[in-house]
Amino acid sequence: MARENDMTEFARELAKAQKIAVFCHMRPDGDTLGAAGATYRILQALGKRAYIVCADPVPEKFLYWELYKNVHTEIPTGCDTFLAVDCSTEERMGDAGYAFRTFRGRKFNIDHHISNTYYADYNYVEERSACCELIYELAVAMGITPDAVAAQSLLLGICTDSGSFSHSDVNERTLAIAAKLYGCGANMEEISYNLFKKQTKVRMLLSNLTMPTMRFYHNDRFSAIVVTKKNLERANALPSDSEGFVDYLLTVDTVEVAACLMEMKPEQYKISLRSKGPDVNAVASCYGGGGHVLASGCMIQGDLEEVLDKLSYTVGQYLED
Ligand SMILES: [Mn+2]
Repeated sequence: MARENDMTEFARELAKAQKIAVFCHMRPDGDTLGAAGATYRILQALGKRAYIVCADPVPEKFLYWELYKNVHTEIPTGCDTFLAVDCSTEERMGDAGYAFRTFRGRKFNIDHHISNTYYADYNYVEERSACCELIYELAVAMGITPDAVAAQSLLLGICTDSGSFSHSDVNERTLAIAAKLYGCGANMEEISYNLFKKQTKVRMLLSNLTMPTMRFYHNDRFSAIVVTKKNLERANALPSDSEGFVDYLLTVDTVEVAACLMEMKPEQYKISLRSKGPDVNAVASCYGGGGHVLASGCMIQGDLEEVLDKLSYTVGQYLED
């Protein structure tokens, strides 16, 4: 069983497959969908039968692209090969992880997370801005020039995982691959508008009602907004329509930590935390929640003023002097 393969070997072995299921990670993002969608096209171009599998449904915003309507929660029968894209562990595949682990055919894993556990028979892991960088190189190694659909799918993955080419892991090679994808027919405008700019009228109305609740604490280093049940009703919006509001607070130059308080029921708030540096995982942990250093969440009970007092006190503990 190979631990790590070079790309030529990985591509040569994958080319032996006839019927392949390509696995995305749970709660799919643009990179895992972009990588799976492009791989699906590439494998089809090679005359193979390919299927995209994801344990969770594809978020609405990605369904603008026909390609992602081919994502299934069911795993097809009779596959000789399973391929995981953008999954650092089998657990990342969610409910599909068990099927991957117990599969008796050949298993492949291509990923850009350094924490990858090399769980397949063939593994290709390299730190990149996005898994889609690696899928482009896989296509080249398999002798395929991505068509416009595959190229757009790869660019979509790179754009979403690299923050539109703004993260620190973007380098000359990332942009060289993006340039190649443009040559294959990809373009940023469609991705940028459909994923990052476009919003519904309902979301805009909810935003207009929510932003006046904005407050600042600790010399404007912590900011919070509240999405109330009343405002959700007024805007005829769902809690999910407030996605991204918290990130907007973080655009304030002095703000280091931002919070969005979602009123779940009277005296119960679901809190999303974002940070430019201070450890908000530690903040959320104080209330039984958690996540990542820069993005985390928790629930706090109590009346609004009480919840805000507690939260701002805790955040204060993690702001550096
Ligand atoms: Mn990724």
